[in-house]
Amino acid sequence: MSNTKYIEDAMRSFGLRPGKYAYRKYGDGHINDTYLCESTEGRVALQRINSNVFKNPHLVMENAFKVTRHIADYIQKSGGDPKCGTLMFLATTDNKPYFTDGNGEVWRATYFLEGTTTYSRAEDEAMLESAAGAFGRFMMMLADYPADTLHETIPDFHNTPKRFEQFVSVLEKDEYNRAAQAREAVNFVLEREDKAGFLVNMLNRGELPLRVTHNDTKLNNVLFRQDTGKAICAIDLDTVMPGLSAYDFGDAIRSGANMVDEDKAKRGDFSFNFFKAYAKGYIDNCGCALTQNECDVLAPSAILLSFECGMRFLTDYLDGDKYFKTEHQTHNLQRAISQFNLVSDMEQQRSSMEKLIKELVINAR
Ligand code: ADP
Ligand code: GN1
Ligand code: MG
Repeated sequence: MSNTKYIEDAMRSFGLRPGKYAYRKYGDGHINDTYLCESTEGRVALQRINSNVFKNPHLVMENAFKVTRHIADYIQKSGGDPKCGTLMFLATTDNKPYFTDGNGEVWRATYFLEGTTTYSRAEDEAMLESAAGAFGRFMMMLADYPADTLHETIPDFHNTPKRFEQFVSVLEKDEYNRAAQAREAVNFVLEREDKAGFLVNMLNRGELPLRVTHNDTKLNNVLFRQDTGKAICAIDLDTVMPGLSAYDFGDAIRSGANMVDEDKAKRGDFSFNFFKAYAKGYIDNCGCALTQNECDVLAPSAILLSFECGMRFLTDYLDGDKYFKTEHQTHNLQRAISQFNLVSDMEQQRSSMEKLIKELVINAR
């Protein structure tokens, strides 16, 4: 069957009649296939969930429905309009949370949030501060949600030592003969093995609380209003699961405080001012709920999560580009180098980053 047939079957399942609704590919995420379906009646974002990445898509959807309903209730109780403040999923015409096509692939649909846009790179400090507010509010709106009732959609997603083990195993096989070309990046990772475990170790010792976290807080997972430039909400909820506030903060810095587009550039370039803007927006919105230990690991988590993401890109490069969508042969290697450059920059500025976080926390309390 052709791709068109699968898309159109999925559209029909959500009551979006092909012909009446036009569709086109949309967005630039690395994982799912997103289509914007539009007619005079409205617009819907239709997505095929990447089954290579999400082995249990029905669990992803169960989490997504639970979390968005909780957030919608929260917004309603606070006098807001959920349609403008959160993703809302459509049920299929036979009232199911998702559609499975003839190929066994799972599709879901959300109302398109009108007048919004996403950015792959921060244009200024105000944009990042606003994005931080969206992720900080996200955590606060879910603070009373029982984290242990959510599924772990990708087990050990931010378990950096496990990611390191996977990296070493792929490196040792070097099935695609790419290690030689990536030697400098490979050494960068190997030299930092001892730094990989500090968050997981603190979690295991009970020193950091498990929360409902987003786990994929890159800038283009935030919708911004086109007219005001303000961030509305976090999207891409596939990895919402129990996690650490440090994961969300660190991952957002690795994406937001990069002066160059993570996906296009050869080298990253850390901006202390962007770091400051994100940290301020985050701490202003959820700092009061963070424990002292959580505050203390925010700055080092930015270094760790950048390292982890770079290591994942590099692992995928060595493994023949099976996970992240790529546009050319060295795309994942370039992405990895970009992250490692950020890591080097941040390693040098770590004490200033920690000092700034301390000041922001004191001011917020
Ligand atoms: P991926 O996992 O591939 O990153 P996302 O869920 O982030 O998929 O969606 C990809 C892009 O599609 C987003 O970056 C955003 O631009 C756009 N998008 C997805 N859902 C919506 C929506 N409901 N309203 C507006 N834009 C959306
Ligand atoms: C992926 O889905 P997307 O494009 O928002 C990835 C993140 C990485 C990011 C790097 C489920 O995010 O973990 O940090 O690419 N998502 C998944 O750009 O693996
Ligand atoms: Mg995304």
